[in-house]
Amino acid sequence: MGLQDITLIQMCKKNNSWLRLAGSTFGLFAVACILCLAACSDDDASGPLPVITWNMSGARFKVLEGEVLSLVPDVANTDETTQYLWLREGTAVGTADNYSFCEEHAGEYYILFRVSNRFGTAEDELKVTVVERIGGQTDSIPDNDSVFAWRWPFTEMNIPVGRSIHLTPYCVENADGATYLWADNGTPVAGTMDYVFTASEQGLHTLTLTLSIDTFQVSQDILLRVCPPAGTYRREATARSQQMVTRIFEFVPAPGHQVNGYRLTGDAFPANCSHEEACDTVLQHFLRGWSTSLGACGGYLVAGFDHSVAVSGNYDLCIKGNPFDYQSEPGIIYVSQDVNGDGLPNDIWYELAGSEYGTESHTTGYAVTYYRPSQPHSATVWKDNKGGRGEIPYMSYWNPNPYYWQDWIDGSEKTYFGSCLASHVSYSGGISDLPPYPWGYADNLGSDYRNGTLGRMGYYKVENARTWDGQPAALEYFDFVKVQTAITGATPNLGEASTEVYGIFATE
Ligand SMILES: [Ca+2]
Ligand SMILES: [Ca+2]
Repeated sequence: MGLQDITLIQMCKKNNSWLRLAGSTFGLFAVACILCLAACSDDDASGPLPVITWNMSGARFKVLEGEVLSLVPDVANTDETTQYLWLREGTAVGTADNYSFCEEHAGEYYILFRVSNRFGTAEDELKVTVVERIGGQTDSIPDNDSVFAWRWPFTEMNIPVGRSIHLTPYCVENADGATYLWADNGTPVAGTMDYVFTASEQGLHTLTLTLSIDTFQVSQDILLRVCPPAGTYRREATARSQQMVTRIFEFVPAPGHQVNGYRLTGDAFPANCSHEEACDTVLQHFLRGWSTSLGACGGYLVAGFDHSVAVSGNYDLCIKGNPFDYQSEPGIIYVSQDVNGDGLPNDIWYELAGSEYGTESHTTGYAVTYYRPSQPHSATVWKDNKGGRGEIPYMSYWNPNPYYWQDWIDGSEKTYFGSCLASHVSYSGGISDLPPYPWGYADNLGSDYRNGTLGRMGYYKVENARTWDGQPAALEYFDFVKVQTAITGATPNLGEASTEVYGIFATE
């Protein structure tokens, strides 16, 4: 293309993006000239230009590698002279009124759509983000039926009068330029992404978060039940009360090389077992003093006592693990009170502060997602909401089960929410090193893992329970305990760091 040709185009250009035509093919040039001439020939006429509208906001298109994105804009004010042109990175790729985009490689791509009528030209540029396809991920990002997506750790919560709770969406997708609106029983209360709800009066509150971009909206309801003051449903210990937890309510391990059994003992859980059966199996393991692995970071179990355990200011809670000074796999401990009195752990949680709480090693608001492998005997890929990613290695030596994904965990992916600790896992010269944190974590050889009244295990002060804003929770008792693997990381000989729990006890 010669200088004269470029000049011709520049005479008609509406903005600098036309300059991109100078580097394009002759075919493109021909099409461009047609558009130019159509526009130039009516320079003296006036009338409505074409108007391009999208059924989604153009700056937020997102697809997986290899996924076809059909771009079908609505165009108003077309006429018999109307022509269409699609440019991808400056190269003409289509002249129809629609275009199918498909790209095998992750990255950001820019597509310019240009329309002319006899009065001139209109154009709109789109950014399409192509997301790497990992693990067994086959669905669109975000959910197929939604332009936006976020993940939410719960949709219902019981909270006693006098407490507050911090509400925020996790893993928000496709929300550039979004606005947020929180409403409490329909009344707007905040225009921020997160919201702190203060439970001042008993009753039901439906908190609705609405995310808006242009004319598109997505909403999420969270039902908060403000319950009587803490203590209303306290269950005093009796002579028959058990020291050990008497029920496992949830067992949701993250993938790991010991979560469904391992080479030494065979599968720990029956094939195709339900979540309820898995929980019962964990309790039976506790009764026998056997290990239960929580799998990789985020994996957890929730257990309950047959009475409310008093918080004394001393070491009220014991959790047995198998830590060594070279192999500590810390789990963060949370406690909860049954504030609605239904006997179930559907109530607000309090994290026990350990040595890392509030330091750079401690991350709150953490979410990590694991993707179910599509092939047996393969690693499990994970991504978190802090930009981290990695793999849980498949290790047939430890666990020949073809999948490290539990039968009772549905779906092609699973997200775990909570706090996490900085990973300190290292491997050098064939030796793995997982040093302990100073104190306050399960399966961690800190100063609090010692020989005590219940034997050698971790001893924890529940007076260290904190509210969401880091303040002492000042609990008088607790009913439920959650233990959650707190670190990521894996080594070639030990596999992923995963908290082990042999039993949970009250020291009363
Ligand atoms: Ca361990
Ligand atoms: Ca409850």
